[in-house]
Amino acid sequence: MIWNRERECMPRTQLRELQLAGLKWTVDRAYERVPFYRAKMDAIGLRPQHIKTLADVKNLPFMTKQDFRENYPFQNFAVPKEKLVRIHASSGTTGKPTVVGYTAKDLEMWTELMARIVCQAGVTPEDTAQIAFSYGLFTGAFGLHYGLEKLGCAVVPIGGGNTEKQLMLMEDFGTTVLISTPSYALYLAERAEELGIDIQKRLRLRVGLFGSEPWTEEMRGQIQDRLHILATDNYGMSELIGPGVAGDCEAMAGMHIAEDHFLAETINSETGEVLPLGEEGELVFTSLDKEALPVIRYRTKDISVIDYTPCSCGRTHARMRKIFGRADDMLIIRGINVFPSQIESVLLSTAGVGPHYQINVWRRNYLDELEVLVEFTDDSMLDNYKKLDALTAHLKERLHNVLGINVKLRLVEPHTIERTTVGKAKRVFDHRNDPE
Ligand code: DLL
Repeated sequence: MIWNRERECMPRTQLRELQLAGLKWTVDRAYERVPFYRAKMDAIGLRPQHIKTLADVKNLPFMTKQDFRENYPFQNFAVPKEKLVRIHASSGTTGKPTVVGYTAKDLEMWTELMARIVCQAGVTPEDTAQIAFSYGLFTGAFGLHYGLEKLGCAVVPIGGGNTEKQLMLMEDFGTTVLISTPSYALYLAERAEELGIDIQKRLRLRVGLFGSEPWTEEMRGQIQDRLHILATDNYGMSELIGPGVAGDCEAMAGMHIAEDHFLAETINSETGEVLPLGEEGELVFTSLDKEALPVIRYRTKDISVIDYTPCSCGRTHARMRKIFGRADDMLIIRGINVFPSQIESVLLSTAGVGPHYQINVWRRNYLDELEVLVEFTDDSMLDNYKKLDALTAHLKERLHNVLGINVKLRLVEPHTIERTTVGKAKRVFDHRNDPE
C-alpha cells in the first residue's frame, strides 16, 4: 500500500520544482536566522539569491557532525527555544552530544514521514508492533512510535533490552512487527532458540523494520531465516531528522529516499566533489522543509549508491542501496582499505560459523594486524581439531580473497562474544592508538 500517493508517486519534474522551492526556503532562512550558516556563506561570498537551480546546491558549504558539536546546544536553531516541542540528542563516543530540535510542524512532518516508511515496509493498521529500541534521547524509538500510531497499528513500547520479556510479550500479544537494530533481532532469535521457543509456531512475527546500524544482505538473510519474517531496512540520522530518511518498499530493491523532504547527493569522500548519478560515494543531505533545525549539505560519512531508475512499486523517489559502511569505519590495514561489512559478508555466508563476530586491529612490531573472532555454531567442533583447523583455513582463505590481506582468524565457542542488547552493536576495536 502507498501511504501518500500524491507525494510518493509525484512525477519527477514536479518533485524537482518542490525541491527547488524547499532548497531556496531553507537557505534563505538559514542565512537570515543562523549565524553559523551566514558566516560560512559570507566567507565564500555566497548569498541565498545565488541559489537558482537545484544544481547550485553544490556551491553551498558542507557541514559535519563537528559543526553541531561546536554550536552546542541550540546555536544552529532557526527558531527561538519557545517554539521547540521536542529535543533529541545523539551521544557520540567523545565530547558533547549533537542536539536536534523540532517545532510542532517538524514533528507533524516526521510523523507523516514515519507512517510512510512503516507503510512501505508492509505494516498495516491490523498489525501489533513491538518497539525494541531504547526510548530516550535516541530518535529511533520515538520516530517509529509516532509513525506506527499514525498508521493505526497497536504499538507496544517495551523499549530496549529485557529479552525474555520481549519474547513473552511477543507471544502473548501476538506481535506481528518487530522494530529494532538488526543485531538485536538476531539476538532475539538466538534467545528464543535457547529457550526452546518454536518461533514459527508460537510467535506471529511477519515483518521487521531494522536500522540504525550497518548490516549486510547476508545478515538480512539470517534474520529472515531465523525469525521467519521479512526483514526490511530503514535509514536515517538524528542530525537530519532521525529515522525516516529512507526505507525499503515491497519491491525490496533499495530504500526510497524521502526526496520531497531531503535533497540527496553523493560525493567523493576525499575531494568533496559531487559524483555523477549512480556512482558510489558518501551521502550528503539537505533538509527542504524543516523549521527548527535547517540542515545544509550534511556529510553523513555513510557510503552508498543512489539509483534514479523507476521502481516497480510505482514510487518515483530515488532509492539508495544498503549502506556499505561509514567512511570513518573504514580500516586501513597496511595501506589496504578494509570495510567491516566485507568481513561480515564473508563470515555470514560461510557454513559452520555464527553471525556473532568481533574485529580487532593491533599494531605489533610496527605492523598492523587484523584479527577476526567468530563463533563456530556446532558444539561438537570443540573436540574435533581437524574440523576446526579446516574451517579456520577455509575462512582465512575466503577473507584473503576478498580483502587482499592476511587475517588472523580465531574461532571461538558459541556464546562467547558479547551481545549488544541495548543500543548499537560495537564489533570493531582498533587498538592501534591504545596507550602502551
Ligand atoms: O540511528 C536513526 C535511526 C533510528 C535510523 C532507527 C533507523 C532506525 P543516529 O543515532 O544519529 O540515528 O545514527 C545515524 O547510523 O549515519 C548511519 O551510519 C547509521 N545508520 C542508521 N540507519 C542505518 C541503516 C539513527 N539502515 C547513523 N543501515 C547513520 C546502516 C545505518 N547504517
